[in-house]
Amino acid sequence: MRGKWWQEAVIYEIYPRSFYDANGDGIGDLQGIIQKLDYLKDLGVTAIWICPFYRSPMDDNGYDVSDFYSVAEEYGTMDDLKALIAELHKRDMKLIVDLVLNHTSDEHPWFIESRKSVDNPYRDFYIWRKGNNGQPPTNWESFFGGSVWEYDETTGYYYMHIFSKKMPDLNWRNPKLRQEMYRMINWYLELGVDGFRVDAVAHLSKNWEFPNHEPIPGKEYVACYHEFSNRPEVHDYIREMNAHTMNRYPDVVTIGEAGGASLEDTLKYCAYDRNEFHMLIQFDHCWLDTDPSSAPYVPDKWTWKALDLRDLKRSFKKYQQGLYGKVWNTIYWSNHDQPRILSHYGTEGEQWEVCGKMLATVLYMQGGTPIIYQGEEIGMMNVKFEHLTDYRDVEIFTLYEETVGKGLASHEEMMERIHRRSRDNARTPMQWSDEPYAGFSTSEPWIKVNPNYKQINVEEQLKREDSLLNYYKKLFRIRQSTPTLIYGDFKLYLEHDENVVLYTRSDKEETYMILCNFFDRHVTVEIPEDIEVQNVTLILSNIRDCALQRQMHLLPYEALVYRLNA
Ligand code: TEU
Ligand code: CA
Repeated sequence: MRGKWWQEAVIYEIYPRSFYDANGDGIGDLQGIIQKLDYLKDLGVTAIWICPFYRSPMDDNGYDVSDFYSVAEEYGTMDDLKALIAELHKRDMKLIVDLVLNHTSDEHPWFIESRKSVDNPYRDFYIWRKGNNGQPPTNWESFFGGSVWEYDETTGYYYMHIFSKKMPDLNWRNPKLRQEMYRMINWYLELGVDGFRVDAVAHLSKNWEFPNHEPIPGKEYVACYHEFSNRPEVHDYIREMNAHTMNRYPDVVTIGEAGGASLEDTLKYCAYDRNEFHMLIQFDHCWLDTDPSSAPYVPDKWTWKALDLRDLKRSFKKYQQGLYGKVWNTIYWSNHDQPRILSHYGTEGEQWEVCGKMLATVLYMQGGTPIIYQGEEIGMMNVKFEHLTDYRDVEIFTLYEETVGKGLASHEEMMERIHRRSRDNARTPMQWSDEPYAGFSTSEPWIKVNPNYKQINVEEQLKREDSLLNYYKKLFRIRQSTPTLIYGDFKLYLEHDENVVLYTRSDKEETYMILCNFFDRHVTVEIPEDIEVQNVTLILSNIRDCALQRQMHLLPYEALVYRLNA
């Protein structure tokens, strides 16, 4: 398959709360996005995905929806959303909205009804179970830590929530619920959106046998995500949904977010002949540096060890080769749920900018549609707030309660985990300039600005020719004008090398070679014999012009892209 707009797109993810505040109340908004569209266009972005803007008590910053049909007051109005669509389309850009199907807020009218009585018409919109001898129905752990069950006094039942307790899970076995969701999706399709990023879609189906799991010493609940992830019925739901909604809109793109999806799952969700999603956001490459055994009392992502580059290359290869010709891929480093990529797999040190360019090159020369996250293009980094009270993410507070609160870890230990891994690292305000509040707002923002905004900001990088921002622009320009880089196949070399990433992209016409030194050290590499080193052209580099030779001496974080046989 070729030539679909989304295959040739550069998608930019916006976390509306933290992007740009147009009315000076300290919270980003839809008008703020409109004001920055020319900036995005200039960067080479062709579509934006905005995280939820729906009415919400904001327990999880909008992923807890209380009314799907209105815009949260702090973000604007439905007219602002229509204006955003019009302004995007005027610039030949597209809008992808976030579709939250797995849960609602506990303040959604359906849930308010549902909890009233066991025979309420909305009771079966959610998942209610009786307790187990004074204990929750199962000992399953929620993604945010703690139990997936919350006791509700009104009827004496527990409801299920795989995220926060203010986000009850919907019961997708109920056809009435499904019909309500299709109605909502069709409403947005008619409004003129160009696509959906389907939140947490892997979790729509649960194991209704509700088995308990063997307890882990020192822990109250067991992380058994397979009980509610990527189960077979999810695919039936997606196909039925498409039949009632998207199928009538052949140009609308759907991108599923499927945590824990394997390569086989990805093929099921997205194979060209299966009519489910066009692309998948999977997590295989995101958490290759965890060490769960070092702290069994926290979910895996809160632990760490040094990254072994060979694991990352294996993951690249698995998806690049495994999906080629069968599924269109997405390529991304970060999003609003991940630590900042420079802090995670790169460096915050002196070489941050060269490293940022290398990270961009390693990834965005691969096949699939790039999804870049706001601030990545200027090298925004993790933040280390000193006080717990400076944090905002509900996940942090549940985690803290389940660890420090239960005497399993010290305050200092958990602060370090939060500094390295929390989602708020990605949610500090976008750094537009060195003015107060980084030019994000004229008043105190809802979450503090990263203190490094004086050095790292858009205004400074727009002015400086060799900035990371200008490198991203150049990279996207090259990618967008080179079909081989969009559609070509991927071949990984030097799989066992611990320092460099070397791959080619080719089709009948051309071959490109990408060579990156991933770390802060000098390395020497032998280019494999089947790559011709004569007659090549350097098309992109992050440090210097450097001719291709059989033996290459690379500088720390050096990145080079050549067109071969040119
Ligand atoms: O995240 C979902 C998510 O990360 C899990 O579904 C994932 O499968 C799990 O962590 C396994 O790694 C989305 C949003 O991106 C996030 O911001 C929300 O908090 C969450 O859904 C709930 O809506
Ligand atoms: Ca605002």
